Amino acid sequence: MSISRRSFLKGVATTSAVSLVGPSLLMSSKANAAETTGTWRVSGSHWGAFRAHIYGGKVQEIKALELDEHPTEMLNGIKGIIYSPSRVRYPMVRLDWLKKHKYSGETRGNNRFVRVTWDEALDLFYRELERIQKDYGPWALHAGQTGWRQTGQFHSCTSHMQRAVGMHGNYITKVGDYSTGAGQTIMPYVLGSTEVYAQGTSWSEILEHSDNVILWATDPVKNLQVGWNCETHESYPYLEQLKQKVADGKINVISVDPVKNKTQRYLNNEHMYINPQSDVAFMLAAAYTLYTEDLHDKKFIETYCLGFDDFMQYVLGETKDKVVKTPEWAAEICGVSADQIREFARMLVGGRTQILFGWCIQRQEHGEQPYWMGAVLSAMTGQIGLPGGGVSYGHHYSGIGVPSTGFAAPGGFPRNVDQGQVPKWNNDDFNGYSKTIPVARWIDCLLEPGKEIRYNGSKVKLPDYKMMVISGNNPWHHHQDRNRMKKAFQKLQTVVTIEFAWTATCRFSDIVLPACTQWERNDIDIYGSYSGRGLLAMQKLVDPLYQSKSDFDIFTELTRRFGRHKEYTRGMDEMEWVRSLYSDCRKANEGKFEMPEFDEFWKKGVLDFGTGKPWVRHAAFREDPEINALGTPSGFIEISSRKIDRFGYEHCQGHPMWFEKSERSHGGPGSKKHPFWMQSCHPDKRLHSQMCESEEFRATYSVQGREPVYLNPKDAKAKGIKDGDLVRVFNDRGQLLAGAVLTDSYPEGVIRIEEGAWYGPLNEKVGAICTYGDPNTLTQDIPSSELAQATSANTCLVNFEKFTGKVPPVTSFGGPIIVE
Ligand SMILES: Nc1nc2c(c(=O)[nH]1)N[C@H]1C(S)=C(S)[C@@H](COP(=O)(O)OP(=O)(O)OC[C@H]3O[C@@H](n4cnc5c(=O)[nH]c(N)nc54)[C@H](O)[C@@H]3O)O[C@H]1N2
Ligand SMILES: Nc1nc2c(c(=O)[nH]1)N[C@H]1C(S)=C(S)[C@@H](COP(=O)(O)OP(=O)(O)OC[C@H]3O[C@@H](n4cnc5c(=O)[nH]c(N)nc54)[C@H](O)[C@@H]3O)O[C@H]1N2
Ligand SMILES: [Mo]
Repeated sequence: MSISRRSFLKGVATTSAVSLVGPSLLMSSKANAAETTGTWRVSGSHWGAFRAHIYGGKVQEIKALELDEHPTEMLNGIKGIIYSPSRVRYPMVRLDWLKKHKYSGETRGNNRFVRVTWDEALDLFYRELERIQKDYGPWALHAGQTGWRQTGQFHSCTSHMQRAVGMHGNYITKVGDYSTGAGQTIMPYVLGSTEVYAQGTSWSEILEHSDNVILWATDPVKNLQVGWNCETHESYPYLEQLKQKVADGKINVISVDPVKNKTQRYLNNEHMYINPQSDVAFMLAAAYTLYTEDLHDKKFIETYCLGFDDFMQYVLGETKDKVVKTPEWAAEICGVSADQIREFARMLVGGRTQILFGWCIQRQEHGEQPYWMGAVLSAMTGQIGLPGGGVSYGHHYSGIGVPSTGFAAPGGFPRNVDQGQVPKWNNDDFNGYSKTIPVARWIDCLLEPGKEIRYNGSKVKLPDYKMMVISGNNPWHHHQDRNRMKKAFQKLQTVVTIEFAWTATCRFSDIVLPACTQWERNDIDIYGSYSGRGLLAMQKLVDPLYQSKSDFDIFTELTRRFGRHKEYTRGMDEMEWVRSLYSDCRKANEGKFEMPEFDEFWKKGVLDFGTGKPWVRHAAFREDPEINALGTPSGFIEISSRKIDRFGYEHCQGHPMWFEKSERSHGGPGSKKHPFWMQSCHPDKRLHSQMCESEEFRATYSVQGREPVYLNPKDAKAKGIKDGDLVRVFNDRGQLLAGAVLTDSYPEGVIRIEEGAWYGPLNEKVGAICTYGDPNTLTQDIPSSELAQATSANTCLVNFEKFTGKVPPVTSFGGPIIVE
């Protein structure tokens, strides 16, 4: 049921008028004078497209591409990624793993490594793959973790790793992702698709038709700085218009959020403060109000929905917990007064209301519930499928809401072995274990191998894997609860990581292979993940630094060791692949989009296909629910789901419900001991852990060299903490050091440390303090529920104090301790 982002994006196309603008964007005359003045080349990134000035074999300057009218300041961090002191320079092997001829799990993480040659490193890698397949079987190898690999359709690195390793033998894969694990699992039951990765109602329709826009746990101004493919930032002109409409009193924009986030500060719109993790209670009370005041759209519910009565019985306290979900009941939980809740409910139906959800709210325990309940609330307004009405779950992501041109995106390097090919170890026997695991449960496998867990209507038996191969993701950033991970990793026999940055994942690996960055190779990329704005050339800026190689070259050499390199490469080199992806794309767009010969495209640097036609999500369903039935079991909006009900889960039942959290601030469980809710939102000045290694750029936001912790001034004062002080943040799971930033944007009882801060343990021991401020030192590693088994990073309470001890140096950056 889950659709991968890639396969989805290929299908994104809606058709529209053709336009090829493509002004001559690449300098020509200047290029000849390369020797004296250098050259300018075009490339791209998650942060956008740019021109880079190369002189003396070095990238000197990065300038946003002219097409990008709203570039992010993160472009300033790119040079610092290429020339970071944390680059992986040489193939490295962990000292104890190599020397002691056993796996030495107890010293894993001490960061002591030995430099080896490429041949030695690849021989060891191959030896370990052989050993695992021979001694155990495919269930003992996990090569399924994925993440935010750098952009470029050909070099997408995880595909290279998985294809090469897959040519050798089978391995464990994952389902779902950290971003939207709970949302993408629940929504197909409710609205018939993941919703989170679906194209949404165009911003222009919202600007024209909405009376109310509810920004529910969403921060588009911050989060649209990056995209899954090369980002165009085409959403920003719409946000500018929205700001104007707020100023003119033409659209009522309300942010429902515990904090005044970047978007709210930018739009200067109304803030509806809500206690963290309490939204479902709030929404249930709003539903209660609509129903008891007879304000809900009965005709819509009758025509388009299923299971309203069962749900209302719960709201009215007739079933399940027998609690009447009045605004007074909810007010106790969510910190919003009963009158405000009633007013909010009346406002929803007082005009055209577009609800826009972010994703953080489903990255918490029972994260399925707010999304389901959001759809129910919107259904009660009767506005789903109307322009400027209804509910969306992605307008903060990769340009969703910018109309699609309909351009058919280029393919990429294949992740799987080709049809008809079999792996060297052609063994598909997983020894009774599951071959695929819910993505966030991979540490559970190490700690509780063989355990059977429930997942989305099926059972999963956690495999007892012994080896991991990691590429294009940073699990020692992305997963929760570092000290639990430390214990688990001691059990692993072998970890191989292919990286360009010496992340904590490298530190906890045995073999580390130096990849180059995307700016040290040639590629093509989609310009605008959802808008399909154009096609971008990624022209190599400089040769691979130190001994790094492209992932393609690395895995060509690995597959050569078992005679599969010709199958792996299909006999093509880098530029042949790039040309072939271009030429297939050109064919697919024939008659629709004019694309020149490859050489002309490459010289130009970018093709611009203009803008698509506005579009309204769920409009077709609204127009004819029989012909355009939703993908739910019934074809209707499922306010109650028989299917989920029959799974018999405790924490995801037949309709949306309020469940108390294991940890909740503002008087909830655990708040006496650890009174503060820590939100680990996505960083304003990074992409996850990427760019944390960029020294000069990091210095623009770090505090005493540490990651900022954002605090309410009153909370800080009560603990004698001033702006700029070092703070120790802790709970029973761990402790970290961070630098205090005091701001009224955060309410009392709420602190923020952005995810992606590089883990820098003082030493490899369980419990060691993180010297830089990785919030996942403190988060809980628990599933959202039996349905999605998704991450619950934002169900996390902490305490903090002024740090007064001897200040340890930051250990996160600068690579391994090299032992001769
Ligand atoms: N507490 C908390 N934790 C979270 C989240 C949260 O909100 N709170 N958010 C979660 C979410 S939504 C996500 S998506 C994940 C993100 O988790 P990840 O996707 O794992 O995070 P990144 O930092 O983007 O890691 C990508 C890594 O790949 C490497 N890399 C990039 N390109 C290449 C390449 O071409 N070749 C090779 N060999 N390596 C490359 C980068 O150097 C980087 O270390 O984090 C999750 N974790
Ligand atoms: N700059 C930048 N942009 C990014 C990324 C990045 O790393 N950097 N990562 C990208 C990726 S992979 C993803 S998954 C998305 C993530 O997108 P999201 O998960 O939507 O982003 P967050 O910033 O973590 O959270 C958005 C808002 O949710 C609010 N919030 C958190 N918990 C609650 C709650 O219980 N109730 C309510 N009402 N509000 C709550 C937070 O205060 C915050 O304002 O961002 C993408 N965009
Ligand atoms: Mo994500």
